Amino acid sequence: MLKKISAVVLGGLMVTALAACGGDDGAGSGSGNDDGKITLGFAQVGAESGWRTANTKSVQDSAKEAGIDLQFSDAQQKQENQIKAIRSYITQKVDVIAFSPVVESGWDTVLREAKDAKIPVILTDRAIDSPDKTLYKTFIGSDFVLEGKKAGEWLVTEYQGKTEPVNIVELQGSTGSAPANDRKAGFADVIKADPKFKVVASQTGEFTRAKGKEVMDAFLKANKDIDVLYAHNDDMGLGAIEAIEGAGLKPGVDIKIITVDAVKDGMQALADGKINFIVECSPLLGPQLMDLVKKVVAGETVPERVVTEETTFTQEQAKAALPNRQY
Ligand code: GZL
Repeated sequence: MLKKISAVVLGGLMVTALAACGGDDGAGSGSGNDDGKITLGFAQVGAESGWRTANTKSVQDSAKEAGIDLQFSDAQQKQENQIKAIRSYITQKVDVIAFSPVVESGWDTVLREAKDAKIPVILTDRAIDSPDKTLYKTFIGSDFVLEGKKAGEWLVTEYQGKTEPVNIVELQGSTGSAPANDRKAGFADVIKADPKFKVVASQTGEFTRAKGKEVMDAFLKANKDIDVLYAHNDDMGLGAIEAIEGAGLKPGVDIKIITVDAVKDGMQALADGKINFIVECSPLLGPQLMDLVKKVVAGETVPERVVTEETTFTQEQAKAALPNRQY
């Protein structure tokens, strides 16, 4: 919906007609399309993983399905690019802004600019650490602490009754991101109950396969007896599998592997026995996001937090689920 300013000059007389059809509090002054469609500005993190690719597809397909005009940007995992994109959406006077914050901090200034411009903001996928809840309408995404706990609980069960030390290496997600911070915290919170579990190395693999392989190579050189790898996403786990095989070891057997996401490539490695357990993190946020966009533009109240439903997979469950995986 657009607020359209048109200047009409009649015989030297200049009349400015202002036709406004904005949201509830004038939210969203629109971005110039006259067909009354909602314009959504979406600032995506990047294209770092299979999960992100699936998430982008879900947002783009759902916007088309919902008849929402999508302005989309890819920040290549850089916060300054996301901030630039959000500022450009403010200038364009879109109706709503949605984004997945690449890191938790540093958003208050630009979100205050959006608020001053009366453009509502929706957080998707990742949260921010600002105490000012008025800077965004809602946050739709997974509970990453719970995902870390699920990973830890599988490990506790797997090593039930054993007493010898269990040496764990951890490939963290992007430094400062909510999934990296929370998946690390949830996992640590569960394994701290049993002193046999020891995280002997923990470093970011930036959520990518290449970096996951590189860091796992270094872990293998520095630590002789690694029992378990906990990777914050499938892509880093898949990169680590290359490093483990390159070191002449059997992934899933010599080194047990737990990952998060459950994208198709990860599920295939799980079914093949190279990964032992995957905690699902659904990227298919598009349909719910578009529903929230429409509600926000219509001035309806929306819940402060929308948690996405997800499960976990063992090797057997992966074999059964693979044929129907959407991503
Ligand atoms: C989680 C998402 C993470 C995925 C990674 O919701 O932010 O970012 O787990 C992706 O695969 O790169």
